[in-house]
Amino acid sequence: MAIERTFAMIKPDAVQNGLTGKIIDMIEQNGFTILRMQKLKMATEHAQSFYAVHKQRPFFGELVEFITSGPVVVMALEKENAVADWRKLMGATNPAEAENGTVRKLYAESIGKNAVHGSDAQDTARQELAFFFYDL
Ligand code: 3AN
Repeated sequence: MAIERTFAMIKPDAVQNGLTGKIIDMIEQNGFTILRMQKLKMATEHAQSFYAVHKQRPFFGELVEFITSGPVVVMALEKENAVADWRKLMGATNPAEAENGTVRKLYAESIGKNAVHGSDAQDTARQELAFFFYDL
């Protein structure tokens, strides 16, 4: 399998709840190399642009408001099959449907406040990495 890079974010609910270290530990224990990492607070325009694919969805306003409500931790991860493997470790979008041992099963509060984000394909990973890390 090819070495890939993917984009990961620890969302405001998890940062606020003091789960940053636990989630980073899960990422490292599952074989990912953290290439870049930064804690920051997204501006509204930045968040609207990041989530532009969801513009027409009924929860878009709620999503932007939530993601800008506090600091997030953004990361570039690298490993074989990184995109799919990070999605698998995250668990289903709705924590009620997430498998045991996944980040969302352990730490997500709801479908909106669901602790983490991960790119859903290699092309979105490239876009999302470039959005936050100018040299990737
Ligand atoms: P994922 O984050 O698993 O890729 P998407 O792409 O379907 O899920 O949704 C993007 C983000 O939008 C989710 N992480 C979640 O925070 C939010 N979201 C998705 N569905 C809902 C919903 N029904 N109500 C509120 N927020 C939602």
